[in-house]
Amino acid sequence: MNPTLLNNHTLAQLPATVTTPSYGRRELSAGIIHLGIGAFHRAHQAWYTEQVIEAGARDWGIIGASLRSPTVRDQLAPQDCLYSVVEKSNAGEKVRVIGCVQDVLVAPESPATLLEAMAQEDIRIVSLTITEKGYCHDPASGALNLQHPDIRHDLDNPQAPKSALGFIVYALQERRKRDLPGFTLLSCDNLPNNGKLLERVLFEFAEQVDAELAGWIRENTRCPCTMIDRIVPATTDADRDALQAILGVRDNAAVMAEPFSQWVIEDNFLRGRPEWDSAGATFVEDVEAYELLKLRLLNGCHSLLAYSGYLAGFETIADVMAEPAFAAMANQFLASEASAAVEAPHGFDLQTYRQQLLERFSNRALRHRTWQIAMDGSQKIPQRWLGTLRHQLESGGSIELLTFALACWIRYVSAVDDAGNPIEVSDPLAREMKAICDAHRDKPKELAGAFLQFAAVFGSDLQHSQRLQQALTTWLTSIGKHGVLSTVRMQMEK
Ligand code: CS2
Repeated sequence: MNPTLLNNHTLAQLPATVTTPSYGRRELSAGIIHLGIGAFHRAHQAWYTEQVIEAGARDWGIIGASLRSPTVRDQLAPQDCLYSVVEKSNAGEKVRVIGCVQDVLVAPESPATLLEAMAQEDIRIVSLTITEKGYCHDPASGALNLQHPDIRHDLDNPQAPKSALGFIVYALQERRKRDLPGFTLLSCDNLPNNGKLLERVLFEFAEQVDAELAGWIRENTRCPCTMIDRIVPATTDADRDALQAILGVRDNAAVMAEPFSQWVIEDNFLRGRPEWDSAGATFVEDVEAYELLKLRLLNGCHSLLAYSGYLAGFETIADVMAEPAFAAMANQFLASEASAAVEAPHGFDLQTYRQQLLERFSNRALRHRTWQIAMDGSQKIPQRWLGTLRHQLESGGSIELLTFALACWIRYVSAVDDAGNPIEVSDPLAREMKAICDAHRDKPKELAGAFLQFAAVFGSDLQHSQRLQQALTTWLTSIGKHGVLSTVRMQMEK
């Protein structure tokens, strides 16, 4: 027999330790459409919005949209769109049921339904978590990739787009036709200047459609930048089973998160915004310093631990951190290279932040898989490592761990681990990168040189640095000879 599900009816029977919506869900009206309603949005922006609604705002309900698969809708729809956020730490669990998601649309099933929803007057914010690759840009330059298959498709199919950009531009075109105002576009992806990047690719797309429309969009939208932070590993069946034992009902849409959460938002909205600050978010004039800190320290170190840890045979980030040599490496990376090119915002204590990161990575309750973080490296590495690397090359600073990180990534995308097992590399450029590795197998110097010429990631400048190529060659040689685990141990014992 199927277990009883979490839904509007079973909400009342949950144990008292679980926080549930105390407002009437029927009183809610939608003010936000969120594109990419994956686990991250549900554990972050929706969690903040829920608290604002609890405090009285009733007109900021969320309509979620999945741009690819029906999975999230299939999980949420039978549950009246209710789901739990489970905060996990070494000290235990805290569960909150979120009620602010009102509906989930699956774009490929009916693009017209999503376009129509986005054309409704009450929608004042369209927010996005579509991952780095969802912006269809060239990661090294930030320009829209007009050759991207989804972009080409969308320029030919205005009634049935596939990409987030297509939906946004054609929905705005419809709003203009109906004489309605535009909306704010809130990028919540891990990209530097995410709002500006979104604005750029959006205008470049709109220019292709119609120059006048592009002008209208410029006047009638805002794209604030944001820094978002919360570690949210993919939910597993074991997580759902454990939660069922707490709730007494099944929640197939639950999301797991660490207790920590941060959201810094540029206060630049077109038609109002929820008071997310009352739930702990920070509105500022300029987000850039926060973004750089987070991307270069947290995400930079995360990717370093993910590639090196995966190759050394560790399943989760906490497992990697339990190995003293890797914990020492993370500490050194954060304290030296990752911090070299960032400036802490006024009143921000960098020392405490770094300490906190090491503790967050060591959270054993989370089980954040190294494989998950290793995904899409070609889209992540420019902002996580290469800005810092360029700075270090220019200033003559250390590049030791940055080049070690790059060597691990190259090894990872060669698709064979240290034990000779195949790696399932998930990356839009996986094929191109594997071809480079295959062409220079067992030739570290040539491999380093060829990789640095891979312009989509490295641009055209880094291939000219002899120092970089040499350091990369040394690491690739050591990893090839000793494996990652021994290489890290030897390095940290030095
Ligand atoms: C991670 C991030 O998967 C990844 O690449 O580094 O998702 C990370 O967990 C979040 O940015 C934390 O805010």
